[in-house]
Amino acid sequence: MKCRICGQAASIALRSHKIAFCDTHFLIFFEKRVQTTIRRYALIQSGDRPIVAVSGGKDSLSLWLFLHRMGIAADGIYVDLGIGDYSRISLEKIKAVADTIGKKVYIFHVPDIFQRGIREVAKVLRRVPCSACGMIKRYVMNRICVEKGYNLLLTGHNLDDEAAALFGNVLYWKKDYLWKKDISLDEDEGHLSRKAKPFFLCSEREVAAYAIISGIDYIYDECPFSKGAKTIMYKNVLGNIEEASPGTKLMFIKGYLKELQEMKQRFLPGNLRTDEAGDGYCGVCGYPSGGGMCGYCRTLQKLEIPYTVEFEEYG
Ligand code: Q46
Ligand code: ZN
Ligand code: ZN
Repeated sequence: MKCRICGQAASIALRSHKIAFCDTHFLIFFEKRVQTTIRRYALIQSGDRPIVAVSGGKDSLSLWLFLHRMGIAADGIYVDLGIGDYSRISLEKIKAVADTIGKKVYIFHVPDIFQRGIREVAKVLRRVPCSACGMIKRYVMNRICVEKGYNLLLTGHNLDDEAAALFGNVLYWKKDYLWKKDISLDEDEGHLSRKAKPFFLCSEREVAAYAIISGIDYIYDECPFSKGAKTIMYKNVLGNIEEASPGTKLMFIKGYLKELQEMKQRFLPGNLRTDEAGDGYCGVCGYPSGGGMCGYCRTLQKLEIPYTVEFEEYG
């Protein structure tokens, strides 16, 4: 197998694109594709002040490095969930990348604010850890963006993440979510930053190759709470389909985005975001909530902790 560009021995074959590349030409191919996605969907616009949600994993650290290489200045945000070595090692990896690219990272420590890790916070709320984690991360990341003047939050979600989520929504006909997964979400000035996912059309394997060839030292372990998650099962099912029919995942997601644009034009004008957006604002913190007090403030109230949002700034 030879590199399509230089004819040297290829190090990666991309069956969905029917091409193979050596390391150097894979990096060029990958970066060009992401730049095209950014342009086509206007994910990053002139005057934007972006920030990256970093977890220490390959996706977010690759995105951070990619932006740096493209000359797009972006700081990082990390939410330390207080999950023992997993959180500690993740933060070490993030700090190492922040040092290398000379960027700042805002760190919100769940154990400092809630006096316990995410597992215990979730128990108090009678939720599963991922549900409590999602709620806190969305709140804190948005809050830091708005407070520190970043109008665009970028995340490292890749094609496999999006295809698995869409598959789950279709499988159970979650109509409320079905048309609300987008490559970018609008902003609500002063309350919600814009959000975008530049790796939306890049497979997990491509992002992993980008990270490895670029020499990024990322955490290989997944969050311990991700084990047994349905999304992993969906990823496996879609992986089998992809194996038998390369390119299916990309077609699934591209087709969805195309349909979504049409749906938005025909039936769903306005802002489609479902995360924190609601009809009203929290009476305690003033940030958007689905009604009444927001989840973050309710959690603090339940734990009898006075309202606070504090974070560390590194770099
Ligand atoms: S970090 Fe949070 Fe994930 Fe861990 S607790 Fe669940 S949601 S699995 S991407
Ligand atoms: Zn080559
Ligand atoms: Zn609130």
